[in-house]
Amino acid sequence: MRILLLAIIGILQFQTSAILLHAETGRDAWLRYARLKNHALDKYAGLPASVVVHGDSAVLEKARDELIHGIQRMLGRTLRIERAPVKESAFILGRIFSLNRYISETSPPVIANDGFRLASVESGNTSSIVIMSPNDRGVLYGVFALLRKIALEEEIESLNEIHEPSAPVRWANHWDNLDGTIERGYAGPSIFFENNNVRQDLTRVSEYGRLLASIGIHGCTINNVNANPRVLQDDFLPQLARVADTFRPWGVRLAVSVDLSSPEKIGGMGTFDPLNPAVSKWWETRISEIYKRIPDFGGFTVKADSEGRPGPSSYGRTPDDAANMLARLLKPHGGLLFYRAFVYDHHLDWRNLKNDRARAAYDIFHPLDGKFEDNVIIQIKHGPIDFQIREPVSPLFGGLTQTASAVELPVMQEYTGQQKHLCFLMPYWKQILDFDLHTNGPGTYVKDILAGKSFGSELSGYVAVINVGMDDNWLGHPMGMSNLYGFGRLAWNPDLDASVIADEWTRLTFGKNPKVVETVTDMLLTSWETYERYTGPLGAQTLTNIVGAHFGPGVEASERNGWGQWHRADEKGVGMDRTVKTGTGFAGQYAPPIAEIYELLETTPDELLLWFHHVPYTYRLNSGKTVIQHIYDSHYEGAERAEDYVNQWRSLEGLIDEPRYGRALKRLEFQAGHARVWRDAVCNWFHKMSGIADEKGRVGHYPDRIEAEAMDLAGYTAMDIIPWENSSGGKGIECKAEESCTAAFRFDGDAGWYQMDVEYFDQNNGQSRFRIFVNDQMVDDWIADDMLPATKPGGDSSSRRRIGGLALRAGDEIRIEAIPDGLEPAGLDFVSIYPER
Ligand code: GCV
Repeated sequence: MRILLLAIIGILQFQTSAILLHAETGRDAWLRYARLKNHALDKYAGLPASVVVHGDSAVLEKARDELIHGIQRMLGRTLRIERAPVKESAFILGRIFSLNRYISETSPPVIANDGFRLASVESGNTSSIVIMSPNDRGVLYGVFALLRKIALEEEIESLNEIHEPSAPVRWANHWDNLDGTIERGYAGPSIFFENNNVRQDLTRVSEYGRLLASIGIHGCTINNVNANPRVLQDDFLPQLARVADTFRPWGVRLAVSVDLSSPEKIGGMGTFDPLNPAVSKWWETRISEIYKRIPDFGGFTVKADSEGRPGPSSYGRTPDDAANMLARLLKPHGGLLFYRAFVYDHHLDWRNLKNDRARAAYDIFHPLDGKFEDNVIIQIKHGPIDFQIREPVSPLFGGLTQTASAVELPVMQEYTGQQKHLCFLMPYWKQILDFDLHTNGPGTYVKDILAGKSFGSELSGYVAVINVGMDDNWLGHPMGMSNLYGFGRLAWNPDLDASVIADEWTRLTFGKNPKVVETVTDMLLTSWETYERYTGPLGAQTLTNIVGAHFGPGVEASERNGWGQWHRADEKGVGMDRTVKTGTGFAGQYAPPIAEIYELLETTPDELLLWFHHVPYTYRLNSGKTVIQHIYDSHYEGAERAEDYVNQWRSLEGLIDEPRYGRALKRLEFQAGHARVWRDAVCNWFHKMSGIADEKGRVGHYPDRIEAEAMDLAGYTAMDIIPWENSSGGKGIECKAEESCTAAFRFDGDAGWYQMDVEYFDQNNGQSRFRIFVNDQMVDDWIADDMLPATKPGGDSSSRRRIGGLALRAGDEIRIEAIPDGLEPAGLDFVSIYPER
């Protein structure tokens, strides 16, 4: 009987958890509004039953509906909509001037635009919650904030809080092309465009606007900075207007990137010289046509004289000439002009040791400080090169004291794993924002510059490059959206701790189970340093293939070309000398207290050593390790940590709904395998270059491995992998000639339980099939169908298949049968077999 009872309880528990863990796609992101558990329901039992909105606008309507939706989902109650004030408790929403009467204060506090106040108001036996703001958008933000509190089960009994954004500009940038592709997009096609037009169905745009609003982002540039001039053509403007109409109820202003040569390319003019009056006239007409259709149009983003894009330099003009011409035309309409400081020469002579791309932004824009119109915002990538895994803060933030500036941050993980690897960037961004540039003496923090506090700018702020796509979960990796959430939260309040953001995001996204929260936040918070450990040591930047996909390893790809992402590693040493005394002088772009720190080897922090100095491999770091041993150790540590993530995630099985659990597991397993590819490529390259052995004897020694080219091959042929370090032994095998091929070998270890890793090349131009046999028994079977950025075997496509629980005996034949597909030759690198741990 007892057993029967236990069985019934077991079934019930299983059913309950199955109900609670209903399948989720991730589309709701952090706005899932999951139903609260009973004890929390009690906590909010006394909340008002109705909602009253003072005022009438699409944004206020969204605010009201969001409140109803959120409360409905979390508490199972449907608020009653009241059109006029009621004599009972209510949620009261509106602008300050119409709600002040609810709060009898002689001098109510002044609240900044977009800011809001949440206040509990007692009157007689009613207890209402007032959400007020100077503008409608602020009311919407207040609603999202209140709902977040409830979702996080915070106390809201006696509220009296004012929240204001740190900076006036909090903007999103997309690199979407009009044909629907996304430059550096890793999660499906554009939500905005297809076939050179705006999509007919803008459902996802509306959902995205809601997500942006929920984290306080109020502007969005929707097309690639490598802009297609078509965006300004007559037949395109009504299409843009549809996007603007979709965003508007969420308080998001539409903006577009423009090609400065548009007057020539689509205007039929013989010039695009910004100082030519006819050119300015052309822009004036375009701008007024836009504002006729989109009265709240946000403005333009401009990439010019950068990576082959046309710019004012074609006419001997400077960025201020171009920016001001456009800004003056936008100003009467309230439009902004974001001019990107990402201007540099990508044909630099690498042989000249004084050349330095990192200097470019400061060298070009600092002398122009004070010459820009007041609606120009100079948009500055956080580091002087390009979203690398570790860079110092761009000195230009301190070089523009009379010009508005915005930091550009990469939600899109271009150089940090492309949403195939977990890399939560908040700890990094916090370091950037908390950095003291000393421009005005101690206390000139980047976050204060961006808030307008340091230099008094009224239009500074934050821009994120975001590459959401049509994938259900927006960014591909189920944990990728933590970077978007974090961006919004930091732009609103840069004083928030990364751990608070990780904690909030996890609880909103995956629920409040303490084990889930503890595990996921630990993974998030360590992931940036983990990624750094296996990809780019000591400020040498992400050692990726910078002339390819920016994904897998490519240690030498940065060298001997004009792109200027040099680390200058050779037989003797590594690092860029950027000192004033002997190097490029970049260190001197900082205010003296900072410049002095970076100028000297001894005071430069280890993590930026190779950014600022060229040192021998035997140089001892502050940590006591030599540079070369640090390179080896950190890569092994990073790869091990990536392996831990798989185990950590596995411990959450059953606590997270299956689709999201399974999808994340797949990504984490890929990451662990790819981290090993990175580890070996970087370590072997430096090993060969330096000729210095790993003290721990790991580099170059892989006793568990059987190289594919050493197996008995039928149909398969050996191939060289380029660069050599991106595969084990510099070689792999490919199945070119036959319909199917086999590679086999005999196991010669002791009898026991083993785990086997098959390292294969998963290109995106075919879907090969692999089957693994032990003697005649098939033990695994899979299709290589991942979408990695690779059409060739190598570091971008190298993937690991792990097969556990294999009972092996000496003499067993292990055979891999492969069927190539399309242009993918079912490439194999090696197999490693080791006792199951
Ligand atoms: C949109 C890097 C990227 C480019 C990008 C550029 C930029 O170089 O690789 O894809 O172009 O930055 O920020 O403009």
